[in-house]
Amino acid sequence: MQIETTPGGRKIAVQLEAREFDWEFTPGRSIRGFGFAGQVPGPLLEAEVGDTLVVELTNRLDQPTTIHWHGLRLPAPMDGTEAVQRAVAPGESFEYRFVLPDAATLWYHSHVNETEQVERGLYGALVVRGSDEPAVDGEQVLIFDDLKLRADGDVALFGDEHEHHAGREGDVRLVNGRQEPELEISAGQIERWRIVNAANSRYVRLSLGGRPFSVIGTDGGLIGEPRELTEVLVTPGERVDLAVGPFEEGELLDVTALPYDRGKGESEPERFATLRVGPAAPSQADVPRALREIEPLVDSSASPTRTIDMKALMHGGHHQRGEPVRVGDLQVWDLINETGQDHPFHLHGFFFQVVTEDGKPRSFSSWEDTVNVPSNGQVRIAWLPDDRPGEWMYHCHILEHHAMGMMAHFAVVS
Ligand SMILES: [Cu+2]
Repeated sequence: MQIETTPGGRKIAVQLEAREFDWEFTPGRSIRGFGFAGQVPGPLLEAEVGDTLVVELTNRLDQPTTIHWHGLRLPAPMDGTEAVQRAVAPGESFEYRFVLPDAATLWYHSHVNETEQVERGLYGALVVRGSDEPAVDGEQVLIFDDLKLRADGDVALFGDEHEHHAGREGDVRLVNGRQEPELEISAGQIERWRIVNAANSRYVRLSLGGRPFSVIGTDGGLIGEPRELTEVLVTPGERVDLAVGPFEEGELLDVTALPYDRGKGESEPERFATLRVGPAAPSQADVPRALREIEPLVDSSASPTRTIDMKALMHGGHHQRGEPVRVGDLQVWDLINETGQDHPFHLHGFFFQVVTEDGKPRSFSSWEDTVNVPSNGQVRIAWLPDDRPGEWMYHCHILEHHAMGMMAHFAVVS
């Protein structure tokens, strides 16, 4: 990562080579991984609001690839889908260049043959900081994932098995590309944990040994006020930022996914990591009660401008198109899920607000790019297309569902 100060502001230049490598996810066990810069996760990209990010992707894989910048409000041609660029062929390069408008925990991942490329590790985090972040004693970026392995030890690929309708979940649970690592925190300190769920299909109902933590951010950055919880659901594609601690020296806590039924039966509680609390250190943390002002786009009685039937989306195949959206026209979309499974709905390029869930107003204000639509549930979202015309899309972020065609393209027109 190279930082250059120019008259127009800071420029962050990064070379990202997508290539195969030997991914040792736990000592003595490895698979053929695909990694940006030959590592999983790919390099952590860090920037400030207003910086220009310039990434040169070089494809050293034997299959085409792209990078989708998940959650970024960037120009349509930079979105990294095959609707806006030709996939980068083996041996070729492509330059992504855009300004970073929002402070948030974001991520980047392949958007071609995702069920294999993301599974094999083509993802990384992008942290963009604002000028007024809560004071914390430390920060950890934690990318959750899982691996489904065959008996011979390689990745069980989508299509090897009949899991189309459920999505693939594996028995190897990873944080930052390592199987069930040990995390550390100093006693008495409060850290900001930026959590990304990069798994193909696994829902993470996150618990830190049952202890309370504060959710301070979601997909689109800080939320209105901290929410003190003992668990939070993080679906594939989503991010949450937590204020974690303080704990006592010597404590050992399990970082687990609690049981959740997303339509394939209730899962078992599963450990992703452990947290060891080390010797005490002084704390300067100060997480204010008001984090950010978020004006509601609409109130809960607003009429929908569009209805998206997730069942039709699921069975519609690869060439679905939504009606165009005009710049400046407020969008109120009802996402209706009459299937037997939950689906994480992801909108490219724009943040939305969740207005209601099953008709009930949401109790906190936030900006999101991915929202869970529960089985037999409905979610109303609102968003404002700012002046970035072009081809955009929405899809289910269970990558196997996306691969089956649970997606639609639409144009933003000026
Ligand atoms: Cu789905």
